[in-house]
Amino acid sequence: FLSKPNELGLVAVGFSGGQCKPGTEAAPMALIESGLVDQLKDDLKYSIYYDGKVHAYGELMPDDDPDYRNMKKPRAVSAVTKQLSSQVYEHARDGRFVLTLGGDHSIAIGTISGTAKAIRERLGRDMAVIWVDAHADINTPETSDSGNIHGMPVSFLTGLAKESEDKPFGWLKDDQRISVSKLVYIGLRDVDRGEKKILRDHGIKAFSMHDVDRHGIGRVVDMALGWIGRDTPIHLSFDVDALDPMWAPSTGTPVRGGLTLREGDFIAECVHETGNLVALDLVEVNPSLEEHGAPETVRAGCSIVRCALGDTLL
Ligand code: 5AB
Ligand code: MN
Ligand code: MN
Ligand code: MN
Repeated sequence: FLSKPNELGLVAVGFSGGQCKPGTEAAPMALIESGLVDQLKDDLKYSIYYDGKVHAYGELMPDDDPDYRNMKKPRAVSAVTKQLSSQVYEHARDGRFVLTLGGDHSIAIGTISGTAKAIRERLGRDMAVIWVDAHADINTPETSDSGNIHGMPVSFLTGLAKESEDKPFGWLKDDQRISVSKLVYIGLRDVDRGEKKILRDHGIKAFSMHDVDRHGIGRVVDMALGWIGRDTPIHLSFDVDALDPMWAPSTGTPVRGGLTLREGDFIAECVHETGNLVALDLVEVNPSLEEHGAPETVRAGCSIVRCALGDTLL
């Protein structure tokens, strides 16, 4: 599905406004400084299209951003994701793989809407999303207890939550959305009550840590890819908190009982092997949390990205 399979568009998003803990805005620089981009260039032979900036989108920040429909910082998150959506769209429209380094997970509203639209225009196809996370991130503004938008991106992307034109996220149009039937989760273990009802009511495919324990990661990945079907473009949105805090402690909402780093890498390797991966988000690394765990979490994030982009053990 990539017309230029060795070209990689990189977008570095230093934005943390989808939740309340500062620090995730520093993740893209930490990932890049640890050598990730050089590895993609030198070892994996990608031509990198990168503007050299970590976007903070300061110029888009509203002076005044009161809660709206229970959402915190709705105008800031909406403005940033709208801008990001067109950045990602432009890379994907030109046939490049799109790697987005976050940032908190609210930025997926921008990345997935951008690839979904480009893939529809270029190929006339609906894209699938594999969402690897401890959390389902499918709260609507009304079901969310926290009001943090990083817990809501999937509801906006699937149209479960909608907004009129002139309101936050009113810019999202149908050609930028994904179908609930093309969404698959892996790694869930902290799902809110309202989210469980949404998953059930819409028959959304989800593999929790229980499924990973029961079947092993190999069968879970086979089942997830089987659900999506061969020959479907895939956007992988990887929240580092899917990994157990043992491997990724520096993240805003850690939950015990997660994936091992090897299991995370395995998911990324298998999705790469399909040949259908068109975009990857790596989000929720927060280097300012856990002084000792930060370098380890950054290394884990780099490893996931390299595996998704074709690095192999042998
Ligand atoms: B993350 C929670 N469900 O809505 C909420 O890290 C947590 O992007 C959301 O997965 C976690 O606030 C969002 C309790
Ligand atoms: Mn999460
Ligand atoms: Mn998430
Ligand atoms: Mn988190």
